[in-house]
Amino acid sequence: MTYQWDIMRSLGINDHDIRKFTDPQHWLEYFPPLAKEDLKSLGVRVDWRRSFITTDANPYYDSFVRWQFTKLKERKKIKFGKRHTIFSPLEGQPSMDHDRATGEGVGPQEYTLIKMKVVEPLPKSLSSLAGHLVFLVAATLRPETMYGQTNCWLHPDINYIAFPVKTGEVFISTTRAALNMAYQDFTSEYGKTQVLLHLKGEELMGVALKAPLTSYDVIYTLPMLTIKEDKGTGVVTSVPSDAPDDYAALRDVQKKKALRDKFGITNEMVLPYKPVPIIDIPGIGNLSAVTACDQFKVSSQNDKSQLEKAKEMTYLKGFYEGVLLVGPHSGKKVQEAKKLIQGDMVASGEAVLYQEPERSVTTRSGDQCVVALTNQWWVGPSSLRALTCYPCQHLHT
Ligand code: ANZ
Repeated sequence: MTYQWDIMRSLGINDHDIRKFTDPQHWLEYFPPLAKEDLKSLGVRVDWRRSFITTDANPYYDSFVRWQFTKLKERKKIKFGKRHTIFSPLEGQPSMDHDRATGEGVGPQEYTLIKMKVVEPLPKSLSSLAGHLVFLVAATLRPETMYGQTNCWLHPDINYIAFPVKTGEVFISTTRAALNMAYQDFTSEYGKTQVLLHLKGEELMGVALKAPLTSYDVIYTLPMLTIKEDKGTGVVTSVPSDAPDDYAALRDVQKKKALRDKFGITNEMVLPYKPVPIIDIPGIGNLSAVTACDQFKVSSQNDKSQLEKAKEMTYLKGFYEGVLLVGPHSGKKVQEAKKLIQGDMVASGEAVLYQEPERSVTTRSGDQCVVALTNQWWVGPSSLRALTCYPCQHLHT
């Protein structure tokens, strides 16, 4: 890891002088004369009488920027308000491209969190939460497939936490996802989660759940060994009709009694559950994941290369050509139904929207970034282009 201190040393500045840079004003005094000398030695012709500092260190320029923003705001060309931003909890500020050690160009990714309610009475591992509504929250990019849920996946070796959210409900997810939620106003104190319980996935196997939209009255948590700890909430909802990963993993648990026994999964939790036809893809049919796994002879959930091919075959075509077969939006294209169903579930309190960095972002000080809601200047009412010229004067997109 290269720290800012190392970078300053590599510029030939000694430890005593590096300390002075803790005062941001010092940067403005130290570097401009050096840059001017360099430019002169390159032979660049500049009228230096016109040079000036473009931060609030220069009150004239500062009032010019303020005047401009006030005018633009009055004319409703820009807005000020909360916006999802890549953010460093350690530094307590947004992390822009030039502040990052890894993850240049990475932005926020939105997921729908499906609230899968733990059926009461709560199982032994959750008994201390009695009296609370407890939810496993699954991150999905496919809210329109929730009609076909047959179970919920957890990784037996991943650590999860139970924490309260503002509504008084208790959510279960990985610590990383909970931190992202805390910076998105889910918890009562911004940026803070109160851990009620630490749980290993294996302690949560065979838990009965009520999930939105599915035709199965009760579904169960089952083990999946390919769940990634650093993506979504670590809780994954299973739609074996349309997700090849889910079909392969469900088949594994249904076929392998030893696997069920290892995690205390009974036959009733698995054997009655069949993929449900919910989306028709022209040329593939209404159980696209089953068809694709058969066609590419996917052998198990670990058969990575064949699963990739099965997903390639179903996902793109499913999005552009798939037609929903069930529910009030039946007959609509997947593309259109996706947002409508997401909106319905959010309105009814069965789902919430959640964001996280689309890939890992670390700052130069080594901090793992989250997505946070922070006050920002915006251009236009819904435009994604933010004007963060103040105070660093860069145009960020
Ligand atoms: C339901 C569903 C139905 C999904 C469907 C996919 C297809 P990409 O596109 O690769 O980002 N998922 C979520 N968190 C996960 C984790 N930690 N480890 C492994 N898989 C995870 O994948 C997004 C999808 O990957 C999510 O949408 C979720 O499964 C799964 F027909 O939810 B999906």
